[in-house]
Amino acid sequence: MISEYRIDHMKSEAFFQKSQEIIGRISQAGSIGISGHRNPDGDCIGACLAMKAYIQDHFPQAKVSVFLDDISNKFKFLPGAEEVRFAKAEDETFDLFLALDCSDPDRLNHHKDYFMEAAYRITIDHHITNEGFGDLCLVVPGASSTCEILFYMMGEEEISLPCAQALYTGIVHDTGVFAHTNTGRMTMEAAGALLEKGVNSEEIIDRSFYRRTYVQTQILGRALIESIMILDGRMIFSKVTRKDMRFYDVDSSDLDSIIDQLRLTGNVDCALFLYELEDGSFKASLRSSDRVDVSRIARSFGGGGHVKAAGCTMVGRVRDIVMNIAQEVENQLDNPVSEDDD
Ligand SMILES: [Mn+2]
Repeated sequence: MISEYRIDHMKSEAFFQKSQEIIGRISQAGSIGISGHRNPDGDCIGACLAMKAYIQDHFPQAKVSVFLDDISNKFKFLPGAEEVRFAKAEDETFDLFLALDCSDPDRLNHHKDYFMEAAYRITIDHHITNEGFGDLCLVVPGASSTCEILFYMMGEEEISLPCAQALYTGIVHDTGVFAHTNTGRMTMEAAGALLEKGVNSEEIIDRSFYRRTYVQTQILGRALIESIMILDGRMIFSKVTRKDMRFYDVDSSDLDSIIDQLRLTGNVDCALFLYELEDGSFKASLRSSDRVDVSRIARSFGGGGHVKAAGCTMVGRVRDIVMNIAQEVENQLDNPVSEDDD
């Protein structure tokens, strides 16, 4: 059974009604705050900026602000990104506060109180774990992104170019540039309509998704060139030490793309990337094909994650860490679990 706040289809009457209700509330508010989850990603930032642009376009009498934690430089080119605020003024209050792409109130982090203390609270989200909060809540678990929901809520005709750019960015990020299985017909239809608005797809994808700094390119190259194939080519691993990180002047966030590049090698069933933490232990990131469940491996070493992407922290020499993990991978490859066993 679907509870009231959850809606399955964005072309349904229920979705239309809810959208009208939300827009009605926005039209009546004099002061509006918008926020999303902590460590905001492309969908969260895109949704907040798109909502602000939409409100400014259609309800210019409202005073509207977006509140987020620090946003990554790669999103700063988006219209309105420079006006994102961290804190409100002491005496500032909100007639309406919108929580976007946020699955529970605690994930609003620093901005939870702004939401809680607002006269009226609206939530729009696509996380299946969202149990519904606020005075008016719209959750569409089948949507690829919050930006996809906003596209259908706002309606194609009402979306300006700045709003379209933000929505497109959000959809691109939550779908991994339309590669993840959450990408559906409605996602593509929304993206197609946004392209017709004049969105520069190539620029958005390059700047916000693929572009690296020079040192990120260097450390990626170094990690790839030093990678080693083991288990007869069924597993690949590489590592970056503190010394390497000092040499290239990078921190752990500069290493994000390495594991996904390793994963794309040949026919490997498992990719492992290690980087050294300050105390000499290693953060292990794991990626796998359908044949290996890396969440089981990560859990057995005190970590966690998903079936095809997981991680844990390991202590010891690199050689021993790799051998311990490779042993688990080999066990799984040699003893495949049939689907019915789960
Ligand atoms: Mn999202």
